[in-house]
Amino acid sequence: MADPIAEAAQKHPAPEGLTYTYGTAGFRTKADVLDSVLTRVGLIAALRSRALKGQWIGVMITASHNPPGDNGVKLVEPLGNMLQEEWEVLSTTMANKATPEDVSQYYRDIAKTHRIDLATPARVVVARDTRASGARLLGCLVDGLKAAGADYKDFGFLTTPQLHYMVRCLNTEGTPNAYGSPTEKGYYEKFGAAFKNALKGKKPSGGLTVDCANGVGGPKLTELIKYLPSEDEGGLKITVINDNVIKPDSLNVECGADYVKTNQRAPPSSKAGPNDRCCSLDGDADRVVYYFKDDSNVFHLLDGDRIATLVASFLGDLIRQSGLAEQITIGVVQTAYANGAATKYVEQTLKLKVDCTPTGVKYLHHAAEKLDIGVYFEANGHGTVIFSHETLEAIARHEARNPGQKEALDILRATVELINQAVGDALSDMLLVEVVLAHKNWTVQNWLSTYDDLPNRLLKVTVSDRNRFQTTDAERRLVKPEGIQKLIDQEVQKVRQGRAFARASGTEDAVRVYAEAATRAEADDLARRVADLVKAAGTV
Ligand code: G16
Repeated sequence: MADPIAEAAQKHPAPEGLTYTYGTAGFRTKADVLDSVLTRVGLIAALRSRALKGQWIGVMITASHNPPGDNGVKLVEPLGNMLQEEWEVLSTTMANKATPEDVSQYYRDIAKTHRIDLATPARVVVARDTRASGARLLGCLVDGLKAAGADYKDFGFLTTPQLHYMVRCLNTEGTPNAYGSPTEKGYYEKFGAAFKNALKGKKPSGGLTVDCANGVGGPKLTELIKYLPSEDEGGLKITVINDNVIKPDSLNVECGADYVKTNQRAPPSSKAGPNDRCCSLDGDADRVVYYFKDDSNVFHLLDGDRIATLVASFLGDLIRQSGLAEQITIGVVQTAYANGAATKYVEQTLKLKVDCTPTGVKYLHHAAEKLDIGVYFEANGHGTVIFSHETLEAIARHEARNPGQKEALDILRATVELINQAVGDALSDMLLVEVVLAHKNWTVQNWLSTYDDLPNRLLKVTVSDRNRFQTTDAERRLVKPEGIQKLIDQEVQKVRQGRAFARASGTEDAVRVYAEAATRAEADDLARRVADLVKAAGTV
């Protein structure tokens, strides 16, 4: 009897000698070795949907900030969250099965051990970024989906957060928790209207230049702009740059959020003038960082830490002004990459609790879910705000006692709508920042002056085996290779206000080194010395 699962796996055989891992953000590597992974992800997606009684599961084909030659794939749970960890393990095992027969057997094993009825419908929604390899990989995925008998909807090109949005909308349609209409138009209408309502007549000052990393964010932002209030209507002037998706080789090259954050400089193509507000998205538009050059042409970065502090202080004010402070508390979730000055500002000035988790949206999201309002951002610009069910109810139920409370409550309710709670979304985050700046009547200089970042440096070190580097304490300390942490500690002691750590990237074949210190020279020196230690310990 024909076995469609084995046939699909046979059509896209796994290359020999490679081991795949479901990493920080799914499978991610050179695009030309991903065909077999995509087919198998199709099988896993179908099983996951069946395990959840036919709810929609999302599959996004993207390698986000990675170079144009890479690609990747990640799975999205029914409410738009990241895949459950247990299923990451199943996905990794499936990706590494050697033969088509092994793949088919494992498919049935998963069904058996997880009591999945293979007759249950499976529904999968698919999208991709603008990488050249995306079309071929989509074909491989579809072969897996068809072999597993899944129904699928292909949305073509979407930003990663748009795909998360579609998944959540499809699964909540017609229920009291309906999130929106599961179409691109629905997405633009929802966030466009929320932006207008949250501004509540305040006009953003000056324009905003948005670098789209030559990725899918470019055309999607151009579309979103059509749904935002025009300049004449008191809206925002947005200038879109680096939106060339016709030339996929330009993706993330000398532009985009990762380039700006890592190099601490504007994209060379930027023509923005002194004090002009600018921001950069990454290749799939789930990260955003802000920046500007001052009158002396000095570059200033307003990264994810800054967005978190800005938004947390704004929400804190709204909660107080609406009379909800006794019922609702706010917390901030960061990773080890958060600047020490940002952590201190949140704890000492905003007087909010800070949690630190390992890198990866899934960890921050889980920690934020435990809070009434969880503001979570990675320094690299990935993040969002999530509101607990009780908090949303309290905000909806609350009755304002005076016009001041009503004003704050209206803005708070519109702000909740503006935030993509399924996942960090560069476009929604960007509109949120614009709303906060407009209400506070702040320039980028005002925003920058809230605290002084400690000078810091991020380096990427190539080693022969990055898996040798194992961490503990939310990735702040290395337990392996043995002895290296002691040497790093010694280097940290040599500089003022020093802090440094090293960890293996989960998306690139490298070890990342972060260092901060009282001065630029000390931070650079510390980063270089730690990188040298990593290089020596990582070379077999
Ligand atoms: C992904 C993850 C982020 C993470 C980043 C870098 O982002 O979603 O949570 O911060 O990778 O991770 P790593 O340091 O492990 O390489 P993106 O924007 O590339 O999807």
